[in-house]
Amino acid sequence: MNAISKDLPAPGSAGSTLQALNQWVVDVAALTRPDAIHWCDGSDAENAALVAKMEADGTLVRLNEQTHPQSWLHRSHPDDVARVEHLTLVCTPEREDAGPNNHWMAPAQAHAKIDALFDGCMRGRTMYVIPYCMGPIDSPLSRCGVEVTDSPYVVANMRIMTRMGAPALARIEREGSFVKGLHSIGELDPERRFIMHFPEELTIKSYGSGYGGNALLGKKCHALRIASHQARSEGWLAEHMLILGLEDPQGKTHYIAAAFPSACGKTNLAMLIPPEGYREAGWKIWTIGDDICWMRPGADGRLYAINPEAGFFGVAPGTSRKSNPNALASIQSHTIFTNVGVTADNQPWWEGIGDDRQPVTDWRGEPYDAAKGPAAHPNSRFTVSAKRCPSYSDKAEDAQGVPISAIVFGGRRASLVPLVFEARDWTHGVLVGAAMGSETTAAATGAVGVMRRDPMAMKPFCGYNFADYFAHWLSFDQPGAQLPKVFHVNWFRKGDDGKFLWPGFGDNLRVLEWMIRRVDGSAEGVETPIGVLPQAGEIDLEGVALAPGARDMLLGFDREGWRAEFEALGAYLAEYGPRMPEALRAEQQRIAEQ
Ligand code: SAT
Ligand code: MN
Repeated sequence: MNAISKDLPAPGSAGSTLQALNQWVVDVAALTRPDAIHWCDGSDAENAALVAKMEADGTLVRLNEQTHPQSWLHRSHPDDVARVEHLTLVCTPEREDAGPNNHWMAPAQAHAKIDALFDGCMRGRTMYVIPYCMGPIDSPLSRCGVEVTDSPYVVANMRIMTRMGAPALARIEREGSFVKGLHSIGELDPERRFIMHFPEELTIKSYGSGYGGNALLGKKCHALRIASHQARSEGWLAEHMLILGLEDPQGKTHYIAAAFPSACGKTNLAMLIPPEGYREAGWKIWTIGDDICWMRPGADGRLYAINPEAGFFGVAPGTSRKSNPNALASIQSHTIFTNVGVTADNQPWWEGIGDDRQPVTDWRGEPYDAAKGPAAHPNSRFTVSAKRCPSYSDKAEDAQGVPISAIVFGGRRASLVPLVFEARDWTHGVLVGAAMGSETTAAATGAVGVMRRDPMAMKPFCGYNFADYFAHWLSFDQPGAQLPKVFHVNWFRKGDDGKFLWPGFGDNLRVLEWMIRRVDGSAEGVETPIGVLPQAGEIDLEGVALAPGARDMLLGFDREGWRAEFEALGAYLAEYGPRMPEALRAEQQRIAEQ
C-alpha cells in the first residue's frame, strides 16, 4: 500500500472529517486494489498531465488547435452513451420510501451486489480522489462530496462541472460532512452496470459506465438524487431546473427557474438571445444555470436559488449560431466533446451545427456514411465551464443565490397543452408540476418519443417517493412565504401536419415577458379551469410567423381534451395510494369537476 500513503494528504486528527475521508479512501482501495492513488488538487498542472495521459492512450483526441484551442474529443464505448434508468437504483431500507417512481433494492443486498463488481476492479489503474463542492465555495446553500474514480475522463469533466480540488477539500474539513461517491468504469459492460444511491448513508456507488449522468457523480447522482433527499429533511429543494435572469429595458432583473426533461431545450432557454425588437429595446437574458437548481426560503420569505454546477454538459446536436449563439460561443475553446463527429480538418461536427462543413468521421470513429446513421450520437455532449458563456451572470457566483420570481414547468407535448398557462396558487402549481408529461428523448436509453409522466422533470432524479416529494413541495406554503408564481409552457405543440406550431428559441422570450408581467401585475390573463391563459394580444406576436390557426391552438383551451387529461392524472395520483397528499388529490378533483 505504498502508493496510498505516498499521495495521502495530512491524515487529520483522530475523529476528524479528514481522517474519516482518509479511512474511506483506504477501505475503497482495499476493495478495488488500484496500482496508485491520486488526490486531485484541481490545478492546471494536474489537468495538463491528465490530458496528456489521455491523449497518449487515445481516451482523448485533440481537436483542431487553430479553430478549437484546448479542446478534445472523447469517443465512449458505443454501448455507453446515455443514462440507464433501469439500472439506476435508490436503496432505502424501506421500499416504500423510494416509491414507485424509483427502482429499488434493499441496501445490504445492493452493497453486496455492487461490491462484488468493485472487488479488484482497479488493478492496473490509478484511483483518483476528487473532492468537490456543488455550488459557490462560500455559499451556505452549497454541499460537498468526494468522488473516487478510475476514470481520468471523469476527473477532467468533474473539474469543469464542479468546484473541484483544494478549496473543496478545505470546506469538507470545516463542514464535517460530505457525500461519498465510488465510481469505476469497470469493463463498460451493460450486463455489469449499476448506478446505486444510498440516501441515508449519503453514498453513491456507480459501476460499469463512463457516461456523464452515470459517472460524473456530482451531477445527477449527488445534486439531484441524494440532494433531493437531504433537501427534504433540511427544508429546501433540489430540482432539475435551469435558472435565468430576465432583465427588462428598465434594468430590473427577474429570476426564473424552469424544469424540463433532459434534452428538451433547458440549455437553449437558459442562454436565450432576445428576438429582434426586444434586443434593441434593452431586454437581456442572464444565465445562472442550465440543468440543476437548489433553492431555499430566505429571511424575506422568497425562494433563493443557486446553480450547484460550475459548467454545462449540453446536448450538441441542434446547437448552432441560430439556435444558441451563446452556447456556440462558449464551446470555441477549452471544451470536451463526447461522441460528436469530426470534419476533415479535425473540427467537431454534429447534425444541426448550421454551417456547410461536412463530417468525415462519425461518433464511433468510423468513416461517416449517412446510411449508417447520424455523424454525432443524438445524445452527444459538450462539457464546458460556465464562465466561458457570454451570458453567464455575475450573480451565479453569489453565495446568497438569486430570488426566484417564477417557476416554470414544461414538457414535450405534441397536442392539447397550450403554449403557456399560470397556476392559480402554490397548491395548484404543485399539481401542474406533478401532472407534467413528456415524450422521451435520447438522454436515456430506450425508446424515444413515447409519452410518459415526468413530474417536475424529476422522474429519473427524485431520490425518494414522489408522494412525499409533492408533500414536501406543498409544505413551502407557509404564512409569510413569498412564493414564486408557477407557470406551465409547451414549446413543442404540433399542428395537424406534424410541424411545430411555435418557433421557439429566441421567441420564447415573448412568453417569459408575459410571465413577469403577471408577476408585476401588469397582465390580466383569462381564467380557465386549467389556470390563467394570456388574453388575446397580451403576448406580443408581432413579427412571429405562425401558420393559419396556430394562434388559437397555441393559446386556446380544449375543455374535452383536458377532461380526459385530468381523469388520467387522477389515476396516476391514485397509483401512489394513501401516501399521496390529500390536498393534491382534492385539487385534481376540483379541476376535473369543472
Ligand atoms: O447525463 S445527464 O443526466 O447529466 C444529462 C441529462 O440527461 O439531463
Ligand atoms: Mn438534465
